[in-house]
Amino acid sequence: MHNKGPAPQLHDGSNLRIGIVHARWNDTIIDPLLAGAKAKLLECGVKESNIVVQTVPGSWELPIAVQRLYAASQVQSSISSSSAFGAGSAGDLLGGSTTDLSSLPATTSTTTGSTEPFDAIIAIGVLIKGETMHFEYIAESVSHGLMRLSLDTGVPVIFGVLTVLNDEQAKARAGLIEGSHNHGEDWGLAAVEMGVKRKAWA
Ligand code: DLZ
Repeated sequence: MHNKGPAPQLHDGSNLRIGIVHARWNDTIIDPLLAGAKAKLLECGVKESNIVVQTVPGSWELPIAVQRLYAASQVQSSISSSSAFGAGSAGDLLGGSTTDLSSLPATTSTTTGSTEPFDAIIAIGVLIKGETMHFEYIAESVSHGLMRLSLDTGVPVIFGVLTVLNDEQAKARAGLIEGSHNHGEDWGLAAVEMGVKRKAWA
């Protein structure tokens, strides 16, 4: 059955800074999910220069990467506001050169954008069940890790991790099967909505 996702709410993302961390396992599924998420961020007005994309080997590494990325953005923000360094110097903390958008048509600069801490971070991974218990351990740990991070830091971490039984299910959630929906688009919209709401709730 096709899940249409939440009733869309469009929010103005023009003041937001959004991080995306994605795993490189199952990259044929990851790529369209990443593209879908990024397309919706741009559609909502998030500036290209305020989208930072980083990669990790597999989904297991998503929580530590999200945690470090957020922490680095906080340090970057405090250095910039202390005015001892320019935004460009502080931007180095986020490792602009590690931004990896090789699978996307456009490139993202981390040095010309905002130096505010991230308003939301999207974690994208694709876990496909195999013959061992690997899937269960990774899926459970990663879900708990990302939720914990969200609650501990107060930054919305968008759960862009597919936990599917086979390739077919993965393709159907990445919009790769005719008539199917790309869940990455929902994650982009969720990041903007939660980023805007987080600012309002601060
Ligand atoms: C090892 C592994 C396996 C079997 N399957 C997946 C998968 O379906 N999706 C995914 O994102 N990562 C997988 N990994 C890699 C782990 O997430 C992790 O990168 C390694 O165990 C190294 O810590």
